[in-house]
Amino acid sequence: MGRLINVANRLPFTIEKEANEIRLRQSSGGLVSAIKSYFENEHQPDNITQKLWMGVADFPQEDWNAVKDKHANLDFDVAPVFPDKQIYSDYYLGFSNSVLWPLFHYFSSLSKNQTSYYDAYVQMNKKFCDELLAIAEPDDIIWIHDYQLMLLPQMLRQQLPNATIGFFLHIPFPSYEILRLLPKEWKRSILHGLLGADLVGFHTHDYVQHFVQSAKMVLGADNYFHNLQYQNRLIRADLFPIGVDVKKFRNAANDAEVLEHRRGIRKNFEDKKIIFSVDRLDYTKGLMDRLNGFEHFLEQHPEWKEKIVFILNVIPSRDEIQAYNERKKQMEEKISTINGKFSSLSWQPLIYRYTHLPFHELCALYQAADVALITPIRDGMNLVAKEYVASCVTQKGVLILSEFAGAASELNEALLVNPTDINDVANSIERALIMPLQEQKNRMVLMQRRLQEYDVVRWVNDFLDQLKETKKEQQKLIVKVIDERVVKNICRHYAASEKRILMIDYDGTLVPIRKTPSEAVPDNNVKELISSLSSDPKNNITVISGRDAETLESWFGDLPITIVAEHGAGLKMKNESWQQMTTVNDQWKEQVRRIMQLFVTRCVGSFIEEKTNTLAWHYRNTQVDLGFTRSRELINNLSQFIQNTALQVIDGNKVVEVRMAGFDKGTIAMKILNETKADFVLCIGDDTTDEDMFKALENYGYTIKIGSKRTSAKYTLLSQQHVLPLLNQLNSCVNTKKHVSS
Ligand code: GDG
Repeated sequence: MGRLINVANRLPFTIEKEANEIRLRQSSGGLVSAIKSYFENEHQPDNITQKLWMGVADFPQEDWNAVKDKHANLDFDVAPVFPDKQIYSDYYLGFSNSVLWPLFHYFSSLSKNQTSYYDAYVQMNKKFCDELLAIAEPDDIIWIHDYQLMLLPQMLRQQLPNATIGFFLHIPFPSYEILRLLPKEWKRSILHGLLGADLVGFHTHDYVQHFVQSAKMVLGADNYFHNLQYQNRLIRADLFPIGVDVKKFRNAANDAEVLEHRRGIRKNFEDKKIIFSVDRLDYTKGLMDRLNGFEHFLEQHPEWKEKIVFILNVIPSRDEIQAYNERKKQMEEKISTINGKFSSLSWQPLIYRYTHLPFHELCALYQAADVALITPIRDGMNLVAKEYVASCVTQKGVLILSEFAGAASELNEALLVNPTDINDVANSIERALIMPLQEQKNRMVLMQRRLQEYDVVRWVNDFLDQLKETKKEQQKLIVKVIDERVVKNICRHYAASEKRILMIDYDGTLVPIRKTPSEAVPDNNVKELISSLSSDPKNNITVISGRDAETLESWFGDLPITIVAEHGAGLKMKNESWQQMTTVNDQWKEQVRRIMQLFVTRCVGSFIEEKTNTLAWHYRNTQVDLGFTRSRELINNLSQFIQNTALQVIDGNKVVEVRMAGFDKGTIAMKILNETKADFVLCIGDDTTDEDMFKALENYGYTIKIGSKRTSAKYTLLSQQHVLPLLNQLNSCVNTKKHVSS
């Protein structure tokens, strides 16, 4: 049970002043109606105690003071943010709409990288963060919306590590090639900011992929499909294609006011087919290209003169920004040119309106239109296309939709067009106008069914359910993290035991992972610790690694410890000499090396490491996606090659290894255990190859995995940096005891 706090740039209402009266008007935007419908639905969520909306007020504080007691008629409780005007302008018109908006819509040439804009963006996100911190309660679900607030999730996470934070991006997330155009610090902080959320939602699969790839490329985050690992947290990225309130648009078909309007429109254009579009005035909406396509249609199809009309509604938007107001002029000139060129005394092809339409009028137009021409150059989703489909209750009507709108991935029965290709647009208009009624119906039925299945209520539900699920997943991982209590227990057991085995993996466990294996040399701290631990006669310290025997011998050969090389192919028991656990057979190496060599050529940065019994292809230093893809291909190739041989292929941490089958860290761990008969066993590792020993030792001792990935180990340590302190703590608990008793 908790509150749902929606955080968006704008509040869901405005204040209207008329004569001496001042009142609130709830806005009708997509997000507002989504959340509103969710709560009006018959399956009301019973676990949400309050709906709160935080956003910037577009009115002065005094006006708010005058009306705030009247906000009972709103569907939300509100927490208005009153920013400094200049900062707000640089954040909203500047960074949000002159940097992020154009870039994320692939209009990179319009993106104005100005430092003062970025600074204001940071400040405004910080302001939101402070306001939220002032009201936040532990059970709140904080749902942050859109590109204006991408730093906010991480800012909040720093202060409220356990908070439930969801983020949804309403615009496209561009491909890495576009995102990388941003200055380094900006793109890092944006991705870092988003990864402060528990769940990051997008409209389409492509946007999710782009985001995951960017998080990997820029921040080095790890991923398993849509699950990201970043700074020891699990974050899920997924698609939630926003839906529309289908019922609302259906019901509008029986609304008296809408019906009257619809009749009026149809009467005005009795013998004509109506083409319709409505968009904000925005270069992303493709208005100029649409007009060019329409003009081309009129040129190519004079037979349609006087038989059609194109009602073009444009809503004023962001007109303080030059890139917007310049386009208005161009567009209006184009409209005049088309009307001037094709009109007759009794007909004009284009009816243009530059105004916000009341809802009933919008619905009447949706219902009256024979064709909706929705052709953005880029669009996160495009709700207009979905609203048109939902409004066609008679299933008559054709949607022409840009293939670059997010909605195209769900509405593929629409006539999909490339909005900049005037031939494609013109041909589609013609095709729509002559489409048989039955075909129109067939297409509409399928699209409507899909919209109904994933309407706006499902969208909210789905997002909030997934957010809950992600929290549960994180919890499962967190319960394994070793805490003080567990450490104390381990120490107590350690101190009381007579014979101990400590099996410690090397790379990523005793030392951090480095760019190349040769850089990961044990420093004095590691050597002193292993030396000190091994000086206790009760201890059998085992360094268990995939490294070759020679290297391990050169580092630890002088200490009384057990060393396992190449995952168990080589073994040196404490105070004994090296033994080979498998027959050395080099014949296979030549052919495997040849296959791996091919992959070195095909994947820059990868290299082969040769050990006595193993050949390893490392791809840690390659371009992440390419390295991973190539590793799958290599595994596939090698798996075919090793059929009917005594070899095995190991899929390690950024490494693919081939070695003789029949031994792994699990079998060797059991061998050591059987020979040592210990009453205390602890093993630590970070790699997938360590899972074999975690499984083998499951019932014999403490198994600890480094990192927060899924594991068979009983416990996890969040990072490699915690390993030495833990081992030191064990070491000192007996030393202290000795000290005290002496
Ligand atoms: C962003 C993303 C994504 C429009 N004109 C009037 C009017 N509208 C309503 C429509 C629709 C909404 O505004 C416009 O939504 P869009 O999706 O088309 O576009 P954006 O405003 O750019 O929204 C977009 C969306 O967020 C949701 O995630 O789909 O890609 O850019 O609901 O009906 N409503 C009224 N009169 C108008 O004149 N009453």
